[in-house]
Amino acid sequence: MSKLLTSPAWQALVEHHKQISPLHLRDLFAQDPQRFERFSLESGGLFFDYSKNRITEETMTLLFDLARQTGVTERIQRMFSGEKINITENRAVLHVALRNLDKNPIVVDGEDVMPKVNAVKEKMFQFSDEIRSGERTGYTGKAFTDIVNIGIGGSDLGPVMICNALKNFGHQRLTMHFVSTVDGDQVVSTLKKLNPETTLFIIASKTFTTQETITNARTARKWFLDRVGNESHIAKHFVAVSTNAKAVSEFGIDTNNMFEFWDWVGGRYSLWSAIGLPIAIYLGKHDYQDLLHGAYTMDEHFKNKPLEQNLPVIMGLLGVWYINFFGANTQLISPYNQALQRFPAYLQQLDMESNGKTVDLDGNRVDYHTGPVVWGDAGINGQHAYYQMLHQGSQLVPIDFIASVEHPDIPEPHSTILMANYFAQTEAFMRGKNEAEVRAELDKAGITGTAQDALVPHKIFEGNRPTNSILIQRLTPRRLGALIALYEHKIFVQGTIWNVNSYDQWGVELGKQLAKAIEGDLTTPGLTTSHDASTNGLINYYKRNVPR
Ligand code: G6Q
Repeated sequence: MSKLLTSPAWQALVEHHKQISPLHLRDLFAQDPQRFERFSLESGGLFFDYSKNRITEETMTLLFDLARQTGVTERIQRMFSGEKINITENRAVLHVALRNLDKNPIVVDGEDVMPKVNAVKEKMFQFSDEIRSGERTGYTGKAFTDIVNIGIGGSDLGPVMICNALKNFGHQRLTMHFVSTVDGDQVVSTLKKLNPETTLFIIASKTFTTQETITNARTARKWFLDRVGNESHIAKHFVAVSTNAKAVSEFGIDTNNMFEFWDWVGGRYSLWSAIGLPIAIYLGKHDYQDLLHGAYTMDEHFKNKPLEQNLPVIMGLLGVWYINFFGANTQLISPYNQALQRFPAYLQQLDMESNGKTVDLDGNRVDYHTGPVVWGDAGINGQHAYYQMLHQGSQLVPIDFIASVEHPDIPEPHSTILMANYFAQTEAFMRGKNEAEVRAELDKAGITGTAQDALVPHKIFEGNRPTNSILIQRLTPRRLGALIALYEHKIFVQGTIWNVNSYDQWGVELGKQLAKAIEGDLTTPGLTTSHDASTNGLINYYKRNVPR
């Protein structure tokens, strides 16, 4: 058995779980009028209520013991000080340096990285100011109207999520487009709408070797040249964001038009780096800095607060409680705010790519569950679809409910109805509906006797289903920055407890290698025989039937 499972804190939690699992949240609320005050806190403008979780004060004490015993506090310091905690890639993990607003030195390999971080930020701000003001123009002197970000995974999901969430803060003249998939549909349908004179392409790729991105970038360049006919205009319309200057210049983009970042920024943590260029262009310097400021506030909270008052620590521990002790294997993210519709997809990558690991930092296979399946969509739509399973299905699915208090520019009664649903759902998940309540309801509806008896079991809701509620005063760049950093650090806490490397992604690298090999098979005539029978069969079926 692993060190984690035999540790005193884990063993104590195993015992404690036996006492907690029969308890119902309804009763826990009835017994303790202070439960809401006891299990809620505020940080970075985010109000976090975790009282509707299957916990008591003793649970939290034992979970904090687990955090202490697994060295969460020490590891936080190690990350912030630039230590190479990404051991399989021998890299520091320093997305926090990109929002280090107090500008304290952060040293990697003997070099303070802050001067170069700030220099790239200044270059981004100057560039985005010029685009926004219309001072920097396309080749015919017209101001840019459309910005196309070509990137995938970490070079796409953060910027697209933020530009969607903060539409109210975006520049009126600018329309943002994001092209990620390689099926051609996305790039072709995006380009159809555009005028080359007023379109700026940002080619965003950490490695600048990702097949999807480079293929889309080539298609965009061809589209541009076919219409413009002069290579020299490329410089005004194509910029790159990358760590790989050589590949950028080989692609044909002048490295003066490249915005740099570094290997210590993981792809899924890179929206804070130059990968955030589309965000800076769309929001402008002030609001972009506010986004960084929000994340910085959460960083300071995470670094300095004791475990017991530390929001990402609490959130991480609650996740561990359900995954490892209640056997929950998914986590639903339910935003009650249309602007956050892309947030679950963003978190899906952040969490699943970080903690979707089965080998620990010492190279041993783990004997406990690690990262959950993260999923979700706009909560109110979910209510009319998959919430049925959440209320009455056989699996326990912990849910994060996220909403904002103010909804500027939305006429009533929309916000009130939205929020009524938000509160009603968390209450229903907690309380459920017991037999007496169901019978009373049926009596009232005039359904009695055997008809009532037959219906009762179907209308009972067990409840006791855990939820976190996050309330944001208003979805601003600053609050969104804090929200993203909250989840980043929650993932860090869980990765630390599970003793996995949350910062590598060999599964993603595998996909990149495999596709390259099979691309050759698809373009070689004749039967393919080098794979297993199924893969050969599928490839050959495709080759026989694809129109040539
Ligand atoms: C992120 C992942 C992955 C990556 C993409 C794009 O942590 O590694 O999503 O961001 O594969 O990679 P490039 O930015 O190198 O094109």
